[in-house]
Amino acid sequence: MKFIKPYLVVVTTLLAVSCTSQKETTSLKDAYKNDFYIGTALSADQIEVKNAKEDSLIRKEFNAITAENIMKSMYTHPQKDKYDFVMSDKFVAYGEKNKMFIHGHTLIWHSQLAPWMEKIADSTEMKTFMKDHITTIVSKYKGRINSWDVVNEALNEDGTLRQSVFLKTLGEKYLVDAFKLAEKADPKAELYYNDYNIEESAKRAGAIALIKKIKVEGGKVDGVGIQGHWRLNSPSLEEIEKSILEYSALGIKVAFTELDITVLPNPWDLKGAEISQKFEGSEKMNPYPKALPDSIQNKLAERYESIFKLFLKHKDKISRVTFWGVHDGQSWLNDWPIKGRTNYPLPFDATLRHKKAYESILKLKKTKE
Ligand code: 9MR
Repeated sequence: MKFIKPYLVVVTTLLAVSCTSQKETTSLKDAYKNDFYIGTALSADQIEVKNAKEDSLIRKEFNAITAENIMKSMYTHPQKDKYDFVMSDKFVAYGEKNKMFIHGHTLIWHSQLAPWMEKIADSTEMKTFMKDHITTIVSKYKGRINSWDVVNEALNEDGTLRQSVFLKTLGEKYLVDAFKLAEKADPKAELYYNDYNIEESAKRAGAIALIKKIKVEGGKVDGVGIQGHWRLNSPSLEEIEKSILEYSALGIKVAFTELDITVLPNPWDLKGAEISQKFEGSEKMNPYPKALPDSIQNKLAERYESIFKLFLKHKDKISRVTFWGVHDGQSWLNDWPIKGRTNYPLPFDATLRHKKAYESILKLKKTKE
């Protein structure tokens, strides 16, 4: 008897230590490592590791990265004959150092264009621009950037093509041209069409038609990026599931590329991510300036749980799920569609503490295994 007690104490202590350390090492990327990449979008400061606490959170939780802004054309190609790769070099080096999947965002997008690009008015000039832009950027990171958003947000809500500077100068052909140029520059990189609201039926039909057309015309499309700027009550899980099934039936991968869930009131029931839509603020429109009430925190956790449950059901079709930002404090949703609000769309709060939503996402894996 005398010997049993100290023995028990040792065993209990060992068990307690191992449980705590297991808890501490659990992370989104580890929990989902056999399912799909868990990604995040990095700001310039995060790429430059300005905050050590944020950096260790990023490295612990995520195994895929997208640059939230610094790889957009206004930054990488500010003048016709001038590229600026200072920040994108740092971004790629960060991903390589941390053995992360590196996604390039984005090559052809009507928004955040350099002013000189907006002035391109004829087809010859636009053709030259596209060839130079795509070839230079994709070749520079050949074999280092794993996948690209080749074309971003080319569709209107009704599924027709957006009247962008690319469509106006080149017609629909710009779409297949962009994919062909990207494939030529890096045949092994995975090429995506990326857009918001393409889980909604009209726009989804437009995206499916667009992807089919590019493929028929000889472009290589490896996947579709459903951005996933969603709300607590919409889109429905049925629409999301339908989208996963219909896109993967095209023989392509499905990625959720910019996931976040707004919890704030929405003027005019706005959906998606059309950044030109902006509204005036008021107290009514910014109901939680200090903290998120438990009732909404719980709703957010339930919403994330049901979404990830669906993602797990279709993990064979899903390549990556990327959150649009590391923590709430950084989210673009604090300034859209109304500037200066306090939103809570991500699994980590502005002080970098994980929220109930984080636990609900992790729980799905714990109960399964
Ligand atoms: O999160 C980005 C924000 O910081 C920028 O101000 C904004 C301007 O274009 O772009 C945001 O990211 C967008 C992404 O690049 C494309 N899909 C919609 C995203 C949210 O607007």
